[in-house]
Amino acid sequence: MSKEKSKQAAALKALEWVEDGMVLGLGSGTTSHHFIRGLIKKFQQGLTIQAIASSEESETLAQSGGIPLLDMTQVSSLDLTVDGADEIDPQKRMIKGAGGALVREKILASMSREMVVIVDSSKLVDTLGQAPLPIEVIPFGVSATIGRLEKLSLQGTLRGGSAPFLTDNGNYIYDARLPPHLENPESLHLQLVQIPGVVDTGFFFGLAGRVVIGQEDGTVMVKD
Ligand code: A5P
Repeated sequence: MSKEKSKQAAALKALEWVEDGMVLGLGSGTTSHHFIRGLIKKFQQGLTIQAIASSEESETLAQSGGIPLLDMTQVSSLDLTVDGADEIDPQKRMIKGAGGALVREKILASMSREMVVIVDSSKLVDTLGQAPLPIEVIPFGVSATIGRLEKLSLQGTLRGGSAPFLTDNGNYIYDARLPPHLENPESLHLQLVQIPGVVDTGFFFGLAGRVVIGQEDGTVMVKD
């Protein structure tokens, strides 16, 4: 069974936890899109839900299926957010943002009663940092900001290079390579968010609730 099928299996499991009347946070990326497509089917069969999307792409997908989307300025809490991850370690610490939606994803996760994480088994790591850490930075003064990141020994690349990738917030993403045995990601995160120009990092700590891991044979494992 392909990786896509594993992602779909994880997404379908999370759908079982969606209840009538819920206000949902919708994640971004291919696994979340499996979830949104499943949600559209359930909505069209009569499930009553409302949602907020973490990216314009996910919003477009949800809208295409008629899912009622709320105005973010009027919502302060969510029942459930379902989202993917780029890496997740045994303590459920994550790196997210390969799709560039990390800031909105973190806002939705942090205002939810629970964030359900849906992944295929390739996302499980012992130590965070196998993938680059996306850091959202404001375009104004970006060279100085990158200089400061490099002074912390975080070499990396501005996503998109000379035609920088723009997030839905109008910012850039710096993809930083992390040291091979990163022992204290929490302390690195705190250092990074103190740099003027850094909006947030793709580290997600203390946010993951249940983690659904789609297996290649189509079954799922749920970590409570
Ligand atoms: C989007 O910004 C990311 O945080 C995604 O949640 C993450 O990249 C997972 O994406 P896939 O489900 O496509 O692997």
